[in-house]
Amino acid sequence: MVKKAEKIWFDGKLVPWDEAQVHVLTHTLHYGAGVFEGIRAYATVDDKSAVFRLREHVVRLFDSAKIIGMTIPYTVEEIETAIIETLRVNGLKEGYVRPLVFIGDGVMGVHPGGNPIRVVIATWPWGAYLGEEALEKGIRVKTSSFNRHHVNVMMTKAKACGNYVNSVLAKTEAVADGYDEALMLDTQGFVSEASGENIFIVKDGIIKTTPLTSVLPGITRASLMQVADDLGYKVVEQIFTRDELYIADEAFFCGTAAEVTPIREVDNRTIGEGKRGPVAEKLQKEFFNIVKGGNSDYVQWLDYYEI
Ligand code: PPE
Repeated sequence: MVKKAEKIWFDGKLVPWDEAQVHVLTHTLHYGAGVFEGIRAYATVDDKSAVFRLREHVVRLFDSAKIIGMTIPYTVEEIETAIIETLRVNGLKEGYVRPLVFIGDGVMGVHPGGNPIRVVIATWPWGAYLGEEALEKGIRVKTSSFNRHHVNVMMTKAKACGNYVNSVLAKTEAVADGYDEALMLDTQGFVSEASGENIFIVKDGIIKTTPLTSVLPGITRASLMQVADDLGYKVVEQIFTRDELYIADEAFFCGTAAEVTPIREVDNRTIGEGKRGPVAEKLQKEFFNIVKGGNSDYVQWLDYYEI
């Protein structure tokens, strides 16, 4: 169960958690045309709090809306302020932030007509997405029987609600089969991403991630590429196949919710030594240090607030 916070920001007002409700004829509930974000705030080493890459997340929310053809009735700055305000009013020193932009009720039928565009921002405490142990020991993954979206079927640069039907199918299949997460291939058969994470592999010291073609342009992905580069690693964006993943020295997923999660097994094949590899460990350690304000070189990625 989601751990309730006190308030949810809803169309410009902070309302009690239980009162943040919508009509059953809400357009997005039927047709899936909505967009959302997932953002994390962390308690920092100096006893404050900071939202990680707030601007990038809010800009991606607006980009997603543009792709879907929705106009958000607020500015980027207004949404940023609302996010910080919601975290503060809920007394959350750290937590997850879920902005959602959706089409409200009015007309029915696929064409949304003039139905209102509504915005909510919910926040709640959310620990390690795949479990605390996963961060240290790594997870077991299965290639999904579902492909990731073809770019002319759904648009993968948008973090759109409807895109996640594909994720739900893949994830429930993987869990039912006894795995922690699903790896999806693109419609050409190359490695794409997981149900809610981007992927990296490491071979002979070179770090590789998929190009952005069929994946969500992950903000954690971009951050890790930058950090790895700053640490002196060679990082490349290049398509790769599932057998290349099988014989990688290391592999890991990343995302706001999943943070940096090592992969210890794919399709019943051990990856590397079957545990968190040294590159994953180093990047994970540096990532947590940065999000908690421990490395001043990346302070521009943090928006501080105080409770
Ligand atoms: N790919 C997908 C499909 C995806 O959903 C996410 C985030 C990412 C990549 C990584 O993006 P970023 O968070 O910017 O690094 N998935 C969000 C939702 C997870 C959920 O179960 O809900 C998240 O991590 O917040």
